[in-house]
Amino acid sequence: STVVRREDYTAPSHWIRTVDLTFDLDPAKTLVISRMSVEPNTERPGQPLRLDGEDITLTRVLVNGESISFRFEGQQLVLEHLPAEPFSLEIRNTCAPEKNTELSGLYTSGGSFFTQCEAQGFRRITYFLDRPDVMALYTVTLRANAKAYPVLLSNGNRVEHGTLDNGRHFATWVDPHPKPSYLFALVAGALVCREQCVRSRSGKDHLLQVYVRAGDLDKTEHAMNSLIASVVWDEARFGLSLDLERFMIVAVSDFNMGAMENKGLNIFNTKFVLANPATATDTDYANIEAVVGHEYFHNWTGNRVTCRDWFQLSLKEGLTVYRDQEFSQDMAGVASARAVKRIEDVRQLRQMQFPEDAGPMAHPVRPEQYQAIDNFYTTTVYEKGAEVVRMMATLVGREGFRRGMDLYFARHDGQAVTCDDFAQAIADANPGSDLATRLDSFKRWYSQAGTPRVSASGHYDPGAGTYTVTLAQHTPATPGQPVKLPFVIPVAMGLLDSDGRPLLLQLQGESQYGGTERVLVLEQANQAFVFTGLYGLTGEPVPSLLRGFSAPVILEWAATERQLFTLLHHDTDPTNRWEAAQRLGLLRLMGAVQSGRPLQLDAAYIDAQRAVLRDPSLDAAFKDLLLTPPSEGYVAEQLAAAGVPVDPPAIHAAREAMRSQLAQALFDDWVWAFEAHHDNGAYRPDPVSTGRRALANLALAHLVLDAGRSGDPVWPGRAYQRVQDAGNFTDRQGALIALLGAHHALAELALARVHAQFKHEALVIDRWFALQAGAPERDGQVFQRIKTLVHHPDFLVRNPNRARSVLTTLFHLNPSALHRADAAGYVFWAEKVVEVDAFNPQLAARLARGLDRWRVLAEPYRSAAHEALCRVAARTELSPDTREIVGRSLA
Ligand code: B3K
Ligand code: ZN
Repeated sequence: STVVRREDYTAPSHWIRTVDLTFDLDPAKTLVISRMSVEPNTERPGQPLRLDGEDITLTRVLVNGESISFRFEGQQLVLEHLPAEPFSLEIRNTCAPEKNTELSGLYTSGGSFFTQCEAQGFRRITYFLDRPDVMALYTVTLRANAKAYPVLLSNGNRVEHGTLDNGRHFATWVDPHPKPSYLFALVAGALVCREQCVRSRSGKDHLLQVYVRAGDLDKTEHAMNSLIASVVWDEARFGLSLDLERFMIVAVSDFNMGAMENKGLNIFNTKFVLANPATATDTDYANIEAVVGHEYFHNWTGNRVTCRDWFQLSLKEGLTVYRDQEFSQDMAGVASARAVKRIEDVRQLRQMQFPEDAGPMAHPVRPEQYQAIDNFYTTTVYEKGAEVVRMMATLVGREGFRRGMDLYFARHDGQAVTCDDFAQAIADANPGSDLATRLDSFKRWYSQAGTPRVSASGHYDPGAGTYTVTLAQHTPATPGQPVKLPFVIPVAMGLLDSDGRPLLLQLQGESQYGGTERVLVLEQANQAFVFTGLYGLTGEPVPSLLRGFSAPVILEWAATERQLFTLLHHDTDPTNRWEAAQRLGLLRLMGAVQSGRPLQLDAAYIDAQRAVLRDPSLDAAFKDLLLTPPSEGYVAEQLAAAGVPVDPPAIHAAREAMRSQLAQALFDDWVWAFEAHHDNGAYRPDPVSTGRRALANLALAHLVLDAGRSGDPVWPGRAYQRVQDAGNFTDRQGALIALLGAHHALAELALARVHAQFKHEALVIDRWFALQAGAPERDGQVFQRIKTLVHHPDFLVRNPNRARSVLTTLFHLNPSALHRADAAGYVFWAEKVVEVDAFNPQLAARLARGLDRWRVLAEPYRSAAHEALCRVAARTELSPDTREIVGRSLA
């Protein structure tokens, strides 16, 4: 397949100013008529017009009303000898929505029509200049059977509707804003909606609607509340108002990703819309708020200002993730709840993005090349992109960032622009700032892949009263980028005295003491920062580095156990308290794995865990984070970074040993924690209640686990009871996880009950599959269960949520079940990747990434995984998407 390169960008040969689309919707054969007004691009005169198309059938082409000759180059429709003046172009074609299993373009799901056009789905609907820098005004008429498709939706405002012959009806929609084709959407089907009017600060009224299938209306309140909150937040925080009279969200159960920000007509995976306490977990509630916010915020960052080309994807995605993270933090409210959200984001970044940046798919936030653009909707473009925006905000300050955003919109509203344009606006609005004065080197965050390693050391000179922090950076080579230049790295930090009290800071050169935190800007390979005036201390200061995780780097700091305990118990920065807890756990897990000896927890560690659990000054949600050991995947990456071959079952054994020793040693404390935090009041998804449930369920998991050792049936019995009568799904799932995590016999009964009770709730059945596929492995039983699960009558491999509930869970989240000495996990991986690739390449390519870190594995895993990859790569009929993934993995 062909490689597309960023450096090859050229402006389009023509502009399409208006599009008038008519659809005669029929699942088997839909007729599309597209009437466009086209203008030659005066900067590129005389060019033919090459229109993108894919899997559609052309029936007619008219230029200024006359038929003309045309030819195909591959799937592109090429029109030559076109007028040098603006002209009208009419195209008729058909497509087959019910045969569209790729879920890109126009497809059917549950008897309704939906579209997904980003990145290149519009060309599967009609021939077009399907690229984001071609922006047009759309008028859309939908015609369909009135009974089967009573609701007809598209972008913008409905200007006309009525009945037609033969039981058909129509609706015409006009979108007043020019947009690229990837933001086009239509929906037709039997849907109902919850709606609400809101008045914005500017005094304008807007109609908000959430469309779902008839039985799901009772699950739309949270999505609507999240939408209203998003509208309010964007006005308050960024001065950005809703620019539409009508804003719609539609839920669809067959969807390749989370949601899509089509102008005025967001289309969502049901998973990120539907929630009620009986069927959704606290995590679902939080995700819905975040995703509704994310798609809504795209209306400005993505839609009003869009991307010039797909290499600029992070322009809209990194910025919009940053905005949804800030939104969720503001919604969480108090400082401790904000910190919990930040830690969750950091944990996610390190668990998902760092491995990507260290593996064969490593690419810059602004990639240089791709084969299938859908493979580049990655955690690097999204989450690392958000960290890049966050660093800019750190370097120019909160007010400065707002000024920069204002300037960005003042300059670029209505345009398709680049990451450079964004960075330039933030810098220009803040002349003289730490960003503006080093903008060129800062922008290496866009062009260089890989996670920088920052090594830190401290030296205290009691006589001189100085503490010197030396920071050095080094970024390992990534595919295609052997040598890296230094990054600009903001390192937020403080110093604690040996009792853990914060010290007032004065950097050499500053005229006076001020505050307890500084942001050091590391921009060279090696730099020293000297703090002065530190006389009369009883011991060495303890540095608290990279507070709030101020940059997406790996901090290499050889902290002593004592320093880590001081930070865990006393640091004022919650991120670094959590980080100290992670490091303490990591040291023990890595020690056990590397020595090959069974893990044996020491009293100091156990006492520290107990102190955290019992600390009355900490929130339950924060305790839950501190008491959850690093994931197996994270441990694996740390070992890989240290050059140790990764043995997933050995890591699993160590982590399981840690869990069971903590279960036994803190038994009384877990009993206390469960009793003190589980409550039966009305369900509310706020941070305090969510945290209490999380801690109670963590306690329950340990109590049931310890029953496996003691044989005491009380806690398994209570867990089973909770599966039966929990007042919300979070607690029901928590009890089920406890039973599954302990391999208790009652788990089977509990699973059967949940299935019987929720068999008509698709999203619960997704969870039901995922819980089983994600259970901690023991003696190969979980893998065997997974092989049975894919033959369960409810396992629908063509539904992405259902497929992911088993396959993504195994390939990406359950290393100990996947990596087996007999290679059966890899054989299964190859089989499923090939099976899914035949009907949904985007989904298959995601699954394929489950083995892309094969090189770090220990034998026999490494060779066996390699063989599986080779087997898939050897197939001739692979999609470009999956071929790119296995190709890069093997390169
Ligand atoms: N922009 C979409 C993602 C589209 C993915 C296409 N393969 C959702 C989002 O990021 O908001
Ligand atoms: Zn997005």
